[in-house]
Amino acid sequence: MSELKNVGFDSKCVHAGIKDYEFGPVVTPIYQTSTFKFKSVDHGAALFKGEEDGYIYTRMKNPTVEAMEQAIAGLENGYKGLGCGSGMAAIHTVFQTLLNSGDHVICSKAVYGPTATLLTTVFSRFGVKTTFVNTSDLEQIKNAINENTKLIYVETPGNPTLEITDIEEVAKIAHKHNLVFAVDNTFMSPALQRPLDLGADIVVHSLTKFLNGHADVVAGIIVVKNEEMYSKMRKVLNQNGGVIDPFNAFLVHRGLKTLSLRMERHSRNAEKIAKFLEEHPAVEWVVFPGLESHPQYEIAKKQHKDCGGMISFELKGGIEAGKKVMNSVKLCQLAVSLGGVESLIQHPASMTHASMGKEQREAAGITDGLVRLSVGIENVDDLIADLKQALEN
Ligand code: LCS
Repeated sequence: MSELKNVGFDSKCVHAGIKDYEFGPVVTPIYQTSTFKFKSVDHGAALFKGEEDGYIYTRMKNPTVEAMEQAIAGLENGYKGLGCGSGMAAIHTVFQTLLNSGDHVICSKAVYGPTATLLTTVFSRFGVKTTFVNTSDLEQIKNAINENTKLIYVETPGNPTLEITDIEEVAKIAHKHNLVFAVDNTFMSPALQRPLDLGADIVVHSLTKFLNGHADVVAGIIVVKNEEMYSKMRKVLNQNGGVIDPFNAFLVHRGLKTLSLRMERHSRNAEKIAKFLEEHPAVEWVVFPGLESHPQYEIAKKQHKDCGGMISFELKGGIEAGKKVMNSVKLCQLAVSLGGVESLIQHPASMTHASMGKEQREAAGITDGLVRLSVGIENVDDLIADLKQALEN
């Protein structure tokens, strides 16, 4: 990676993580093997003791996985990455590593539904308490800190309200109180936001989304800043077994090459669509980080390189009108997930955030009428025409 230090982000996307391999391939081969041969018993023992570097068993380390981990760690300006079997596996590993019984977490109210549910239904059973706050309001974070608080966990922009948290300011609060600060950077990707540069300690991603970008992989990653945190996380991931497999790591690494280009196109398309929706008479409200009407527009301008591809909106006719639009789109696909080259539309209250329950959803600002659109890289006029016919049919 050292030779990539002085190149631009676009060049890093193309070259990051690629090493010299046998036969000179220009991309990392798929090392589709569960295990690796030792030269001798002493060699195997030395690898297990950590006295020699090398590969033992794919749950522990695999060259294809390692290449992808190094690439994303490089893009996030982190120390090392840990590839996981899903975004949820990554988030789970972060919580498992950092939290003990009796500990307290402060978490954004607007997070992917299962992240909140993991804290309220699984970690709660092991004595971990969580306070969900609106993390875009720094006072709410400060007021929630108690003597057992260990972690501040922020998703920004939050799923699906697109609420934006000031990472630099939360990092100051966290470090003043000796707390670990983790950010879910799934909605922006390192092309548009780099939380570690802004003071966060840990970044997690659902690689399923923009980083892979092609809706054909479920995977996640944790990126950390130093060896101490890395070895703690690696031990836990090795025990819980939630690792990514080599083929998916290869696909993610391939997706990264076009990350910069894709994020640019997602942002331009979404900007035009958000403006179209904002001006459409059937639309009650639109939330999009690139619109001046976004409540945290100034923070977005400060910490995002561009506005991203996610839009949330509600129609004047509420959920019934929203359902009609979601059932009528032709080019946009009615499906959960996000961040792929194809535009996807979905209904958080009955889909991605159903597990949260109505009360917690409402507290997080996720109304029943909210429709979420992940804008793809199609021709923007085609997307607008599709939304127009769905809104007006
Ligand atoms: N973090 C965020 C911000 C997410 O949006 C998701 C998934 C995850 C973590 C979990 O990642 P996974 O385990 O699925 O790789 N979000 C989804 C969504 O909004 N629709 O379907 C999945």
